[in-house]
Amino acid sequence: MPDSSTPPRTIRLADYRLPDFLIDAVDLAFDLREDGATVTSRLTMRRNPATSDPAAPLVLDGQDLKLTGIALDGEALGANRYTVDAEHLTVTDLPGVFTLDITTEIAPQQNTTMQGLYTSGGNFCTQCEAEGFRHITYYLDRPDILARYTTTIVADKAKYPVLLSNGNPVETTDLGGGRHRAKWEDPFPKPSYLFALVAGDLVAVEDSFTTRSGRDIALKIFTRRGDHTKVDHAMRALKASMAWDEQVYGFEYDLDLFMIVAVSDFNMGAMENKGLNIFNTALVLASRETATDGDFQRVESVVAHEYFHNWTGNRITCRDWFQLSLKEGLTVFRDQEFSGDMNSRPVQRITDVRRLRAIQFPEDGGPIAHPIRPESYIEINNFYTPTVYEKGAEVIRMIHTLIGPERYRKGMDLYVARHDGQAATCENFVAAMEDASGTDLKLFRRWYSQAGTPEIVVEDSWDDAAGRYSLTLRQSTGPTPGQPDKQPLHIPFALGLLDAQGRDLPVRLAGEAAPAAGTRVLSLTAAEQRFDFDGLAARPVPSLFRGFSAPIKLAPQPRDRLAFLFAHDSDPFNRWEAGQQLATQLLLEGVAARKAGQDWRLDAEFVAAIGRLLDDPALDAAFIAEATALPGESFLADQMRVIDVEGIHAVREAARLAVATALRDRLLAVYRANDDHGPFDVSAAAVGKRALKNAALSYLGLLRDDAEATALVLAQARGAQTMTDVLAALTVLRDRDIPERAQVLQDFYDRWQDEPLVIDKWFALQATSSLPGTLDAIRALTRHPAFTLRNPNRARALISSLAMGNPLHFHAADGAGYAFLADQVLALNAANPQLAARILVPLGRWQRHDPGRQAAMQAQLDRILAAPDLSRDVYEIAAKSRA
Ligand code: 0A1
Ligand code: ZN
Repeated sequence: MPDSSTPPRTIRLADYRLPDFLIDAVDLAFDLREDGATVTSRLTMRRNPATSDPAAPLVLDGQDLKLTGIALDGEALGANRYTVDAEHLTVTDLPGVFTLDITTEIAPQQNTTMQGLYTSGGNFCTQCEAEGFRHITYYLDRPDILARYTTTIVADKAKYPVLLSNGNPVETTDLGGGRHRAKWEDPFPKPSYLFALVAGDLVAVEDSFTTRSGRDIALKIFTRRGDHTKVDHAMRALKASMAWDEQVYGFEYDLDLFMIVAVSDFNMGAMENKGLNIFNTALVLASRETATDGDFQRVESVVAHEYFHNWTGNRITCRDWFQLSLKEGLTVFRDQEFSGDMNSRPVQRITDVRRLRAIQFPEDGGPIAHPIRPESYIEINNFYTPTVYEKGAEVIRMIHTLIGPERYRKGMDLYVARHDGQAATCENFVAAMEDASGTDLKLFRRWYSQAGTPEIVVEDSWDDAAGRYSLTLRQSTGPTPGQPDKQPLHIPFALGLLDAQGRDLPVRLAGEAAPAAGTRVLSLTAAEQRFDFDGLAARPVPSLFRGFSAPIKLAPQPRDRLAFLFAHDSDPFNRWEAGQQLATQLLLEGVAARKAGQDWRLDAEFVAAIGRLLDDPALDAAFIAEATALPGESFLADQMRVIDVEGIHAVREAARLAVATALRDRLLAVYRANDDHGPFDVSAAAVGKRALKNAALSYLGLLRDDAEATALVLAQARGAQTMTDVLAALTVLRDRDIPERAQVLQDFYDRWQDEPLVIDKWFALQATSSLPGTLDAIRALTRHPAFTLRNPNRARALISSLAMGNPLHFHAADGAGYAFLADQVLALNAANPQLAARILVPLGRWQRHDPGRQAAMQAQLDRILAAPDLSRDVYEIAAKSRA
């Protein structure tokens, strides 16, 4: 615990109060030096007319600050008028309107937390969301305080030629003596979490965008020298995002300048500071040689995400941090739709659902489950979660599905008309959608307050005489911490009915006129509900929750139905899903058989179905790659009451080998047919070909005694021209104990040692190996000269890759994986609490492991909780995980 006696304070949504004071303008001046920085701040303030206490003191937030000056309306303030404690500066007896001048000294060079002002690679940068600004100066550091900012930066001209902040540059001055000054003005009132400053030796790649009303916007992407060759893709994505947001939402950019800065030390992906987005290098730099197709797609989506925040987050921000999903869920939904328009839409949906299931479902079923609008927190940084982001996006998507795209757009227009320039709530958003669409969303609002993944059971029946087909749906949500009893939710149920040839039939509710054939969106609103469908000549095959129309778990369906849908469903998502569900049933049967000491083989019919998909000319290559991959180990684990770590791994590998053996020649043909050596691009077609080729390779690579297959893998590992191909081959070698493995890995390291993002891949690759001895190898890698816990990307590459991407070794029965993770959490606790808390999360997922593993995981949580000087971040996750 932070203080040895008292547990840290819990902040509650129910305690929200309007601020007693408002800040109209902020004038900041930064003097940046090698030994620290001086920050002077002039706040133009007044009492909030909406609150009533005329005697309320002003309580400003501030941490790790040295206060060296304070003046009220230009006069130094007497010591009897203010007090300072570890987290606040309190000033009493203030008039209705006043200016406050505050000077603080801070130590950016010593700041390893990566919040507030810190240095990365010798440059200064900031991260203020959620509560970083209070590490820069005393302030009302809450998102409902919107102020106009002016920022002046003074620094050494040779070391920091580039000085940036939000808004527009208004002045640059050479001060002599090797120093210079820049002044920036942001005309849009903003909360402190959107403030940013960058000072460094950076190069810019420049471009421009003309908005639909004809304004020219200058676009600049800043990187360290050398990296500027890797920003073309980000720039293209930025321009595409700007155009898309105008077309789809009517949102035009509002400043004359939009800047992105790439920094290599960053806790998260990127940050939407007004006019000055700051990015983790991993999410902005991409080149054919150094980035995979997946990296290219992530860059595109994160560039879009941060750009889209300009309207959903910046123009309309959050009243308080409980409303985080107001901007994050909405903006993730927007970036997912953008990516769907830029790439293969079905594959985008598959990728997004895979991700939701991989990271959000376990969270929703574990000890830190919370609604997308949480009701309490200890440390807000712990609530930038898959639930707030990814489930939040599903909630917006459900509104979109229920009311349809036109009414959704009307709802967005109304939301902006009502709240532009304000700090709003999730309730404001839903109310706008409700009012604009005329759809009652009363019940739907429960998605905001109820945690947990609903489980749905569907039963069907057929009345031949009446030509009537009936579906009965039952929904239930299991208890989550603090929410023992759940209520039924309003769940959009997208349904298709297929005839025996796989053709879509009209989905006609009893008593209705026949609609056109195809998907129909129905509403499930009760715990149990029956739907009757008329006008059918024969019993149809139902395709349930098409496109994953709600973030639910559907109970296992009959195998013959899944096999039929896997072969025929016209909804590509559900076709993929049927294959995954079928494979899951088969594999789990294998796990049970193995446990009982029985023989098991992968169903030959299923293997044949994979074979038919492989070279189906009617299908898109990227889709085939997805549809022929077996569900991952973590997904399978999530379907078991007590997880069989080794069983899942062994059975899944045996099944993959069975596919590879049976389909060897077809896989080889698919590999060759998709091995394209034309000019490189990241078009959907080219990406799809590489994905399919490498899907084939990952099967072929399992054929240990097949010299031709092994030669193919080695040749690709050594000679491929794209990182996608090199990494696909290395991923095969990662799990193969052959003499060439070590040399190929060493060559890769030697070639890329000066490219940190590629070296991250090198660490991650080794951390995800299934070979025996992997944990020892990981421990040895912590002593590699290129390893450091201080760089979040590097730390995650080794540690989180093990904890989240290597269940076999993380969950080693002797508990060594858990002890290793706890060691790293404790090593990071003081230096970077945010990162420490994040990497700790997998240790809390002990509930469905066997008693031995449960005890081992709990012992490590106890060890963490017993450590002195635990940060709030780590305390909150460890304490909740242990409970
Ligand atoms: N708002 C950013 C995410 C972000 C959150 C917190 C950070 O530091 C603690 C940094 C970035 C986004 O959604 O992209
Ligand atoms: Zn965001």
